[in-house]
Amino acid sequence: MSGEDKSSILSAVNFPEDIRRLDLAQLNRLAGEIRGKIIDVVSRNGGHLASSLGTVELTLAIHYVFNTPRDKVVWDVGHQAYAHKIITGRKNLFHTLRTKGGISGFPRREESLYDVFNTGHSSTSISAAIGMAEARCLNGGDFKILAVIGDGSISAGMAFEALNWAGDRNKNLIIILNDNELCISPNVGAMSSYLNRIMTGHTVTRFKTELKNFLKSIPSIGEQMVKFSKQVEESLKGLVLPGVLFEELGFTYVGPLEGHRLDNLIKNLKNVRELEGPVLVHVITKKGQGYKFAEDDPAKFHGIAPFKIDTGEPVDDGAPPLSYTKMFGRTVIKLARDNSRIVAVTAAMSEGTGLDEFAREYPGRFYDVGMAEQHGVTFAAGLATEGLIPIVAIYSTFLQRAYDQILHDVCLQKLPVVLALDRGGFVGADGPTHHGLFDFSYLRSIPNIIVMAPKDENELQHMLKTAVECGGPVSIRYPRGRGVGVPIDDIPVSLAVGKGEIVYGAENANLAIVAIGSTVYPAVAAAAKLKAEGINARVINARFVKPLDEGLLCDTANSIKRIITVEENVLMGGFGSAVLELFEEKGIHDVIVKRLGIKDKFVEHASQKELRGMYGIDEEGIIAAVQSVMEP
Ligand SMILES: Cc1ncc(C[n+]2csc(CCOP(=O)(O)OP(=O)(O)O)c2C)c(N)n1
Repeated sequence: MSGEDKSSILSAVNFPEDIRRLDLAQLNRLAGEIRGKIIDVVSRNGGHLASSLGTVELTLAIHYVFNTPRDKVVWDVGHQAYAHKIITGRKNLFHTLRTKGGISGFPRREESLYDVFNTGHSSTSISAAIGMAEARCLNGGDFKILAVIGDGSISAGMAFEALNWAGDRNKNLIIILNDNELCISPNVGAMSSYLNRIMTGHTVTRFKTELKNFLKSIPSIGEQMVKFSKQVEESLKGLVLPGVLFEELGFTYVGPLEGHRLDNLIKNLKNVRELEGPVLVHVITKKGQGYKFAEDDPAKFHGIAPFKIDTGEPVDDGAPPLSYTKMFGRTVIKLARDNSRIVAVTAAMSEGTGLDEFAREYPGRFYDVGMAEQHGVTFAAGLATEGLIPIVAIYSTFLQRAYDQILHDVCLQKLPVVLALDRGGFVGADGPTHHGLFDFSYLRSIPNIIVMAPKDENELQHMLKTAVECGGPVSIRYPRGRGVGVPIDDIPVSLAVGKGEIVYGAENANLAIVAIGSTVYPAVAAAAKLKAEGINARVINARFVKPLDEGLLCDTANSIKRIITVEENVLMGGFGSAVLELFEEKGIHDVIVKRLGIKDKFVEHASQKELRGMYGIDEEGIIAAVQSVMEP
């Protein structure tokens, strides 16, 4: 980037071979400079700050000791890999992080040889790494393979499955467990408690030494007792040796290591490099290390919008309109007040989903299951069998993990589980791993489920009320970010299931725009503009992807004959497809239908506004589509 201080160590570092020439003092200085760069860029572009600050020394030590890119490093989630990006040829592009056309916030094979596996969703690194290790056996090769995974991400089912398997295969594989005791909020679960006991295990080791010295000091029988205690040590292993769980699974356990001491990390990783078989290196780091505001409030700085470096406060001061997330959180509290059967479930995202306020108000009715979407959904199904109404708040993209659980455990049994899908549609800078563009398609094909999407934050509260009262599986998806800014009704009311509404247009309309969710307001704005051109468009807010308002849609098709559907979802199997299927089923063939949505491709990162424009589902895109349909 221009303006780089030429006297800095970083100015001479572009690739890992550059850092391998540095001495310890220089490496420590480099760590500070990299932190400065990360803070600077994230303060302008937003991003995953706290996790990336926590892994700077670990990243340097890995690239220092291992022969990357020949040796391969898989970063789990990949949100902690900013330092990795900076020292693997992307320093001069780092200012473009997460912006349209710029580098991604996650590892991308398309971006660099040093990114060996694309990530974004958690807990995949061990599976991917053991896959590479098995391939190395078949293909031949003697390179090292590392998976770097956090204590939150290792708590997911997939990571357990991979540990279970990798421990047994006995291939050379190094797992680095980056333990900062935090997921986004404090980590949960028995694994987390276990890791915590290891961290405080120094006390146990000290106790063992002290006990041995004490026994030795007892005249005549002391030495005998020490011998005896050695014999029983094997059986005491579980109590006194750190990492025995991993040892029992087949891994050589190394640690716990202080993750911000480069000398310590480098020395130990050099030893680890020489070990055979699966190894687990337990590294203790601090989330947000080196930036006070992030250290003090790592949850806030986990994924952060642009902020002022000197105060840690957002550039955008969070003024109204209310976000969908906030509206959701408030409504759940409101509904729970009147209905003691309502409980709430999150998979490690209490702040992100807006359930944090509910957790404070109703701690006994709130469950954070950790990064375990599959477990979360089936757990909710279990709650529902006992008469509770679980509201499961999971981002659209992460709910993809729990597809079979929704189908098999919730919908097949018609259980009253409410799925609240935040971040439906484009999420912006997090890109293809995080856009919630598939849920209409993956949900509407499952029998028994009601699928809805509100046009604004006020309708969201009414949909939630509808959902908790409908007595079966139901999903509501809503966008990332602020609401439309509409007035909020005091009391949420139940909507008629499967009924849409006409929100714009007169009787004599010559075209209908049938929109759902975030596309309703742009459709109304488009229709208002089109009026000046003599095009009378009716706009329907469909509200429900399933069941569709068959009466309204068929009447519209029969009387107006030109229909445009708009959705912030992939076209395949989405809302527009549902409308087409309806017309086919009802024998309505003399209608022109144009579907607007996302064509069959993964969508890159850019702002939500840019993406809505690029994919033609904003006001201008809708106007253009209407004009093309109206052309004689
Ligand atoms: C399947 C899935 N669920 C949820 C998330 C959202 N998420 C991203 S990072 C993160 C916490 C990760 O914790 P940990 O692995 O301990 O890493 P840390 O950020 O603490 O370094 C969560 C919940 C995700 N990326 N993937």
